[in-house]
Amino acid sequence: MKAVIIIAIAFVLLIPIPVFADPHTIETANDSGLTLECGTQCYTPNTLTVDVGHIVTMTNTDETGIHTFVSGNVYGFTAIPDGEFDSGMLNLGESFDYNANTVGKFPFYCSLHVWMQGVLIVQEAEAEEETMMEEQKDTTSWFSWISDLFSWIGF
Ligand SMILES: [Cu+2]
Repeated sequence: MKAVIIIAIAFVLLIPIPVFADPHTIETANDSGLTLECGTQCYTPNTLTVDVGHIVTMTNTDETGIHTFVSGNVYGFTAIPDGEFDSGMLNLGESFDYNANTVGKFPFYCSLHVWMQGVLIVQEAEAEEETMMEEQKDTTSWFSWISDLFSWIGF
């Protein structure tokens, strides 16, 4: 029994730790091909921002339909692809990897269900660092606000 537990623990330790930090995935909502009700959530997330050079995995997770991810614009019910990416037909569980090597804002849609629309934003790598620094600054000012408050109360 002891040996079994030790082996079990050894196996757990051998399992590589998956990287959850930055998956860059876009999925399709359930029933998104059957009804327009998914609205701005037909693709989840509806808007994704990544650094240039990263890979975006676009996956059909909708059990009820075949979908595509095509970059371009939809005017009414007329879709006009811009040629940046086109996943082709994706069955349930199939995915398409897009190498985001072009900086820009890429609206995309499903060519079979044009109400399914999302936006992929590809930004310069420095932009993300700037955003992080901004967030850090915000946190710093929040801390100083709290400490100001405490000193005002008399702590
Ligand atoms: Cu679709």
